[in-house]
Amino acid sequence: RYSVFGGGKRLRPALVLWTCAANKGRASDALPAACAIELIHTYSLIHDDLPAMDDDDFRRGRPSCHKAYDEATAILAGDALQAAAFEMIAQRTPDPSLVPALVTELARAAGSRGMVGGQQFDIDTNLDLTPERVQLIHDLKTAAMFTAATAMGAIAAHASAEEVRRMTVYGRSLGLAFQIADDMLDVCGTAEELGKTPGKDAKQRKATYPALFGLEESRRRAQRLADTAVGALSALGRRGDRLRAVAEFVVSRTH
Ligand code: GRG
Repeated sequence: RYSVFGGGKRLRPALVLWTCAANKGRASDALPAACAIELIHTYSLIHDDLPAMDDDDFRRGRPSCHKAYDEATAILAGDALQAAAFEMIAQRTPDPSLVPALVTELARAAGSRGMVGGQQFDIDTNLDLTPERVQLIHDLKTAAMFTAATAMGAIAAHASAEEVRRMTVYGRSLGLAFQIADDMLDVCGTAEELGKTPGKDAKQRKATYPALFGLEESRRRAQRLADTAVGALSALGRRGDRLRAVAEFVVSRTH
């Protein structure tokens, strides 16, 4: 409860709900999947802050879970949140026929071919900083979860396979843009704005866009990705407006 209710932008659950609405679904159909992805995200932040990972004492403007409690509690809190996410989808999804597809999307994005795999590459990466490797890490660590959010929203709305595909193009491009912006904020942001310690990527020689391309080129690439994301919404007309606004937020955000 300390970590889940400790703030955060709630961007991934918002994407689930707004993608569902944009595809003519009801928010209530997507709500369990929206909560589930935030639980997985929060677990990843708790574990990422541990000394064996990114080692950060602050998260969302407060002491990290292992600082407020202890390391064992933080490991177990993350483990429990991961299980709770899948229980949430399985038990609460109004249309049970959608549960296998929703669980598959989230499990794939969170696992070794998604977020966890990306985290492993990120930890291993300081030796080999190439554009391909940075893109792979961003794809797995961050964009996979954005893609799951937008795919789950479309699935909850009973969207067609083609509509789900378009939403995954939006989600992936948005997720990559989001991570480039995150890398830039680590260079330019303050602890107050970010709610965590800035400047750590350079210190830890992390694979980031600013390290590879500099800030200006990173900004251009983030904007191009946001444009690609918006391009994938063209069939939605005005129903896509909130998702377009998210794309704008992602490249202009300060936190
Ligand atoms: C430890 C299994 C495991 C995975 C860690 C997601 C992740 C992988 C690590 C978190 C650190 C990080 C830089 C992740 C990339 C995604 C990202 C920028 C997360 C922060 O997301 P925000 O800004 O956070 O949406 P809030 O607090 O607003 O929810």
